[in-house]
Amino acid sequence: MINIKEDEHLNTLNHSCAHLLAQAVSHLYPGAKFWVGPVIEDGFYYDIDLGDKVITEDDLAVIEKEMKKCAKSAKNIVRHELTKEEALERFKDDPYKVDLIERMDENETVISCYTQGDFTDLCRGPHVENTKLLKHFKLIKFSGAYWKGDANNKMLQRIYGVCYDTEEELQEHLKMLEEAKERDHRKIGKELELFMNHPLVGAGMPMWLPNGAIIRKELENYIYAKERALGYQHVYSPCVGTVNLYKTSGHWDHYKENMFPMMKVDNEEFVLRPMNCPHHMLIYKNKLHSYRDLPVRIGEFATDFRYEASGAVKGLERVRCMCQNDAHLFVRPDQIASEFEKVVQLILDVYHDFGIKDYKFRLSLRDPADKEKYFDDDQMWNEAESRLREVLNGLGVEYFEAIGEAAFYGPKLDVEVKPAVGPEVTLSTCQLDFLLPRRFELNYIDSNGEKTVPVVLHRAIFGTFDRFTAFLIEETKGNFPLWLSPEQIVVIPVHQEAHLEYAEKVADLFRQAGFRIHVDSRNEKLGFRIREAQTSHIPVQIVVGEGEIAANSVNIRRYGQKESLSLPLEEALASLKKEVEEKKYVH
Ligand code: TSB
Ligand code: ZN
Repeated sequence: MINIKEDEHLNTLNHSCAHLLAQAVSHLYPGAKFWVGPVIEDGFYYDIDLGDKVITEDDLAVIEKEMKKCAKSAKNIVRHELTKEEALERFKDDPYKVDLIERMDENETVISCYTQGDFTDLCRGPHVENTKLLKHFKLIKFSGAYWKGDANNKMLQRIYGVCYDTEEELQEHLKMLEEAKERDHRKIGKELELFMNHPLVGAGMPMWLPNGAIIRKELENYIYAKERALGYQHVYSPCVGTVNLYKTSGHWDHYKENMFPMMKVDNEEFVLRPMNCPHHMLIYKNKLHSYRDLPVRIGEFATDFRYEASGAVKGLERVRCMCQNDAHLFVRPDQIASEFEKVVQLILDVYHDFGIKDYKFRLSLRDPADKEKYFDDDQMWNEAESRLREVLNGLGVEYFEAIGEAAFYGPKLDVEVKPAVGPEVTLSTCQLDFLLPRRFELNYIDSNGEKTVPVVLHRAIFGTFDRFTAFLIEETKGNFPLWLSPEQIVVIPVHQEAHLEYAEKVADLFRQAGFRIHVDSRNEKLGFRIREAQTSHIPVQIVVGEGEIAANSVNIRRYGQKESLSLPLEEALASLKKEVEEKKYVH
């Protein structure tokens, strides 16, 4: 996708197109009032007050037609400059523009307007010279948008569009949008009954339906086994904590705007937790530790709550209630590098298992000049940063450095993954922390019998199960590998009655072996049942008829493939079992 915002020429083109949209709307809806029409990453939008009118799909086509007409009228787009007083007089009947003018910077002595034929808009510009230069555009979608993003204000109509230099570029962009729509995990999630939202539960609070819950459980089992093998110990802890817990950790001072507000119970003040580190610090502290016990690796599939703006929440990808695949590793300073290396290796291992190839490691370091932003201990920072670099270089992974992006408490590594469509998302993270163990007064007894403060590594491999599942849905378009599929196999008897007994026998055998399987004996034609199985994303279809009964075999067809394969029953079972055990990632 071309990032319009980064391309100055496209930026101007799209901005001018936003004015063209406004001009067309002013013709079709006299009395329409215009708020703002900015350029965004992939096009532009305009927020418009249309009174009680709510835009529909049909309206978009009509507006677009009017835009073409306005463009063809080949009007020059002319800039005028006004003083603030003149501007206030010029727009005195338009409360939206008056609001904009009044809020302009004191230093902004000149206010500019742009006129094209019968339409004038307040604007800094720049614009293309003539409306005839706007040829290859399309209105994409519409939505309601509260004025200034505040739910107490009036709902305006937001119309989105995009403009390019050439028809080919426009068509390419539209094709990409179509593809994105098809892959959108919210659409597939609904079709496959993976998750749902309900306004009574709240925005950004998805509920995992039985099919989605199977995927999540499989992911949990998968990562749990990996972490156990690496010496992690898993715990359960409550998803609330007292305000004092978060005052001790520092989140109350530094992270409050991302947290749900405090609630009072009896005389205690609680918050829903946004992170699990404080709980894990206390779990570590529950016991005395010797240098020989370290690293202590405390893992949890832990529910967290974060305040995300209502406009930012998105399906499972960005939620307000999430489950992290979290762990805190308590290590001695001499173990930082080796433990960090193991985390990076685990990330690489998991990405390999899921066929994730398009990712970037971002090493976030402090800005040494910014003493305010970072925990002050030069030696600690220098040493930690060079250790992390050494590990990454040693592993031969490609990474880029982001100066000034480190957390207050230490450097970190984030992994940005490029999904099949749309912008990059951060999945995995590994953060070094020198501060939290001090705030919680953690220690271990070192080899000299002295109390020493451990270092903590915060890490999440999937990130959250929510975001990772959103990613998987879009990667696979809902065609999950066998081990993850909510329904793995459907058995279709050629004849519903004559072959039902054998079909049930086959299904039982697979079910006993742990497969999620059902028999489709509905009174429908064979072709129909096979077609339906193909479109419902079930990875394996088994057809059984006279031949199979006689030979104690099955006829297997994989999702999306034309050819089928006849196999003895036991052989089919063994081969599919192996595929699940290996958690083979084919989809
Ligand atoms: C790794 N304390 C650390 C933890 O120990 C922590 O919370 N790190 S985090 O803030 O970076 O979050 C971990 C991961 O959660 C992120 O890498 C990201 O993949 C995921 N995540 C963050 N916010 C959201 C959200 N709103 N919705 C879904 N996933 C999210
Ligand atoms: Zn943490």
